[in-house]
Amino acid sequence: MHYVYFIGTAGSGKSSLVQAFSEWLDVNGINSIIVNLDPGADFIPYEADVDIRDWVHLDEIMSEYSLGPNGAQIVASDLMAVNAKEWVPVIKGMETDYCLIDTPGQMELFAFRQSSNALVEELGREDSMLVFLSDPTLARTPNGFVSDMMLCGITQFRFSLPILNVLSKSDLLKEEELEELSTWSRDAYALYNALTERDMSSQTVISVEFLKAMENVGMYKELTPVSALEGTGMEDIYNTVQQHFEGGEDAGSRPSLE
Ligand SMILES: Nc1nc2c(ncn2[C@@H]2O[C@H](COP(=O)(O)OP(=O)(O)OP(=O)(O)O)[C@@H](O)[C@H]2O)c(=O)[nH]1
Ligand SMILES: [Mg+2]
Repeated sequence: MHYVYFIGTAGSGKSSLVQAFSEWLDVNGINSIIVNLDPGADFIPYEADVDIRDWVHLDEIMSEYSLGPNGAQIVASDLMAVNAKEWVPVIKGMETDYCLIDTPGQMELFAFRQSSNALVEELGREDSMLVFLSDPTLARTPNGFVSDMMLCGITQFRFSLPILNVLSKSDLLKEEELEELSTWSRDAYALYNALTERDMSSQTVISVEFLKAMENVGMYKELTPVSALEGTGMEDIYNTVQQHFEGGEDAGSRPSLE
């Protein structure tokens, strides 16, 4: 089984993308399951095959430990790792090709806590990859784009796993905006020009240095535009995931990629 973790800032579209990608896999005859790892989710737009809320209850943690919702989320993420021996076998017992994992709304809970790495180890590091969702509301300005690229880079750094950077909700962008962001993601000079042509504030100077650092360490990545709403970009995600795990060999019974 291959594990694909969907990670991104709050409201970046993780749950919607998991739902849309799972539907696309289904239509194309590829087996997958969905795991909800967000103990604080009020609503999820899919039927989870495994739901962490069956093991970890935010309300109970809040009352038991006298915590507010944020403190409870931290305890919850550690309890998820502590209880892993109970729920990980449930996932591993399922016969499927792909396991799509929806991660907590606040990405720092997943990306910055050691317990998440323990979970990745438990499920199988060599069978795992990450999909990082960039939110267009952050990424549409040059400085925002650099900040977002760094969030993706830090996530990759924390997990040390292959990562695909997708531009979520791309339907919200005008065609020229989408084209501009795609160019920035392919061409560091285009981003450099966009950063410096508007102003040379201290923020811009720092952005340029961050940009250089990201380029130097090989974390400057092409963005793949996707839209869960319109169902676009799903094949691109699949091709990258497929390429990573199988080296191009098709794992599913899907007749053809259109
Ligand atoms: N236009 C548009 N809106 C989207 C898309 N994907 C998600 N949304 C909207 O963005 C909001 C957040 O979507 P979610 O899928 O809940 O995002 P999330 O990252 O799982 O959110 P949290 O788990 O709360 O952090 C919802 O109002 C969705 O309807 C998309 O592709 N296009
Ligand atoms: Mg969600």
